[in-house]
Amino acid sequence: MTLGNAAELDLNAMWMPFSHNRYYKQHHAKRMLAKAEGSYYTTTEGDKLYDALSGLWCCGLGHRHPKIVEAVKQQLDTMDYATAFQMGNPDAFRLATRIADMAPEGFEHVFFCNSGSEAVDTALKMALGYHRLRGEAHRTRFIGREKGYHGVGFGGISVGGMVANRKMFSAGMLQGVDHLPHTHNLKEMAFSQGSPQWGAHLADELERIVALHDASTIAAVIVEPMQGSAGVVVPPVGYLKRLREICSKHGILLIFDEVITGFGRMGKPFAADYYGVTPDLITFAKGVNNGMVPMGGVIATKAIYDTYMTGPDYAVEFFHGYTYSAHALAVAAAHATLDVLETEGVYDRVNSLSKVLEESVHSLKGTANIIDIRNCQLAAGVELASMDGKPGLRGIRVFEEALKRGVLFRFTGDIIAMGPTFISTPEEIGRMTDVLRESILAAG
Ligand code: PXG
Repeated sequence: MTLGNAAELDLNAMWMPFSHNRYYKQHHAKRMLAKAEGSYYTTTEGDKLYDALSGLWCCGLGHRHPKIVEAVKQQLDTMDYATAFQMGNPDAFRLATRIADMAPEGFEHVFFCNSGSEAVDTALKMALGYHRLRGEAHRTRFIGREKGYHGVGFGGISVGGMVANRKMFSAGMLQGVDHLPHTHNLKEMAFSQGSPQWGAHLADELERIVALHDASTIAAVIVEPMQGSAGVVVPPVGYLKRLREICSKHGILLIFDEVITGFGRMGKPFAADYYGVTPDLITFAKGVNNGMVPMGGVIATKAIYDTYMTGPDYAVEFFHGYTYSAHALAVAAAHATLDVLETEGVYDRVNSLSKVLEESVHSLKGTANIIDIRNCQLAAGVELASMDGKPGLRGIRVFEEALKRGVLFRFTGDIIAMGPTFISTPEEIGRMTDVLRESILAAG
């Protein structure tokens, strides 16, 4: 894509993902991205846009980080593609070791795939097989959570709790899935800074669900430690710990979907570290290689892996995998990303920037139409009152006003989400907040 020729483009053929295709194709001014560097995109019109969501939460270290670009270029000169089925690539094994070493105590194995959706389906399968291999094949149910987002595979939408993502496809849903209540409650927690004090008791609903179905039928509970796609819904103090306790008590696996929270955004390698709660499986994607090449994966405990390592040693243990599992380019990008995370003081930077973000976004309190402001480390959400009878319209208007002012926000309904790059400056965070205020006022 070269700058300046978007006007001649035929937009018809591309069916855009999770988009208002017809509206976009009529109103794409400033919405055609041609270049990216650091915390900024450049549109085809030549305007710079501050990237307030690090891509889609994936480019925390900034776009085209030179060390990651270099690693991918070098890999291209060495080996393009190599199957990971019954063959190996040394860098993939090294990467698994590095990720397992970063993960909390007890996590020793990494399975690679190419997206968050695949990671979720992989983790759900791992959980089912684990119980079956242990002679508990009756544990088949999954428990997700309302407002949860776990990608778009049939497994992911089944345990997910986004109504719009589910209703059209209800015929294809997994059987026997139940959902915890979400923890988003404006009356009790609006304008909380960090984790809300109210709401840990909502984890006790898991006891009720377990009692209803009987623990012996339940394979796993899956939650995002912080719900990103729902518009940054932050876990109440003590909530995740309580979920962990209930799962352990009933022999249920706990899966943390860390597709957004893993690899830096929490100021720790994982949300599990940040909250001090250890699940049994961790799904990841996005930040693992800074969004440079598609990659996802699941980190499993030794106990789960060892359960699979039975039968004759020449037999396949887990009938699952993807053509592009551990793709050489993705692996190279991930090594370089981990190098940067380990050596450039990223976690400290995220921790200090998180305080700047917290103070900055909460200064918006009192601005017309804002009904909640939430933040969780380097993520924040601003919830707006819906326009009468037109939910979502205010969100779009704010988004468009902000584009005019040089900031690319993510809107989900009437919630504006922010996940700044880890390399942003305090001034950029301040400017982002100023633009949000101006845009909300201009949107009316
Ligand atoms: N799990 C979680 C927790 C996610 O956030 C996925 C799984 C699916 O990942 P893939 O790679 O299959 O898209 C995600 C994706 C947003 C937004 O606006 C969030 C995601 C994707 C697109 C937009 O918050 N998360």
